[in-house]
Amino acid sequence: MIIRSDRDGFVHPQSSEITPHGVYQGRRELMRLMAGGLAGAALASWAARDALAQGVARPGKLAPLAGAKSAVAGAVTMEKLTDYQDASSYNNYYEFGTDKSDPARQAQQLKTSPWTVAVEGLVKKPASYGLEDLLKLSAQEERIYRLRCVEGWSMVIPWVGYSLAELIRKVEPLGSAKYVEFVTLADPKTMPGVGSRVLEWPYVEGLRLDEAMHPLTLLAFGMYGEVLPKQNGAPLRLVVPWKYGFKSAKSLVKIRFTDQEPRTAWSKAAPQEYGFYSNVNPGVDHPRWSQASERRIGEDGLFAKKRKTLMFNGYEAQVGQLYAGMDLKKFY
Ligand SMILES: Nc1nc2c(c(=O)[nH]1)N[C@H]1C(S)=C(S)[C@@H](COP(=O)(O)O)O[C@H]1N2
Ligand SMILES: [Mo]
Repeated sequence: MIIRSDRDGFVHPQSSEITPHGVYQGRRELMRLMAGGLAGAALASWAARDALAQGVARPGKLAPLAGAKSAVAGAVTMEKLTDYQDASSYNNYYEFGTDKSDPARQAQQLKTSPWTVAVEGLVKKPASYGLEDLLKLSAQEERIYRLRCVEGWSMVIPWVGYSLAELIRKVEPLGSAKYVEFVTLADPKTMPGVGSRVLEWPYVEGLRLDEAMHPLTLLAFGMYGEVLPKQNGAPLRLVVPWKYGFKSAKSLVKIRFTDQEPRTAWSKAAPQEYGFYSNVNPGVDHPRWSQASERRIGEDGLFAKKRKTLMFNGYEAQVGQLYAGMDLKKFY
C-alpha cells in the first residue's frame, strides 16, 4: 500500500511555523550569550545553535556530544524542534513509572557507567562492547527525526548517534539471521517500574534485519548536542523514526540476531493492539483510537490544530520499499 504523503517524502514547514518574533528573540539571546562568553556549550552542535536561533529548545547541563550534520536521506527536517524541556520531561519509560512525568524524576538513579552491550546470536563475531568502544565505533552524526508515539503525540528531536548498520556490519550476521532482538536493562534495584506487571521485563523490541540495516535506524547516544538524559534512554537507545515510538527501545544491554520474529514486550502485553511491525500508519487505527492525526508536543494551545499523521511518519520515500507487496493492515 503506497500513500503519497507529498512529492518527495520531505515535510516542508508551513509558513505559519516560522515565527519572526521567536527568531528575533533567539538571536538576541545568542548575542547575549556570546557577549558573556557563554556560548561554548550551548553551541555544541549545529542543531542546538539552530534551536537557539529559533528561540525554542534550551540545552540542558549534560556532557556535550556533538555530531556532524548527517548526509543520510531523510535524516534532517526543517521543522521546528521540540523544546528540550518538553522532550526531557514528557516521557515514556515504564521501568520508571507509567506517568509521563515519572521518568524525569525517577530515572536519575539509573547507573549508566560502566555499561556494556552484548551483541550475540547468529553472527560471525559476537562481542561484548563497552560504551566507550561503541561511542568510537563510527562518527557521530546529528539526525533530526520526528518521533510519533502510538498514543497520538509527536516530537521533533535532534539525536546524536550513527546508523545501527555500522555496528551490525562489524559483527557480520550469518545468512540465517533474519531478525534483530533488542533487550533493555531491567534492574529492580534502580527501576521501580519493573516490579509492576504492566509489561513483561526486560522490555524487548525487534526489527527485521533489513529494517535494522536501514540507514535511518539510529543507535543514539545523545540529543540536542549532549549525551542522552537518563529519562530519554541513556546511555544508548534505538530510534526508528518511521515506527511508533515504542520500537525505539531505551537503555539497550543486548542485541541478538535470530531466525525467528522476536516476541516484543508490547505485542506480548496486547497482541491485538501492538503488532511486530508497528509502522506509523494513518490508515490502520489502533483498536481503541484513530491514528489519523497527532498532536505535536509544544503546540498544545487551545487553538492548536492537530496534524495529519503521515504514512511511515513521513519517511515513506526512504522506507516504503521495505514493505512492497505486504498487506500493512495484516502486518500492523
Ligand atoms: N526500555 C524502554 N524503552 C522505551 C519505553 C519503555 O517503556 N522502556 N517506552 C517507549 C515508548 S512507548 C516511547 S513513545 C518512547 C519515548 O521516548 P522519549 O521518552 O525519549 O520521547 O520510548 C520507547 N522506549
Ligand atoms: Mo509510545
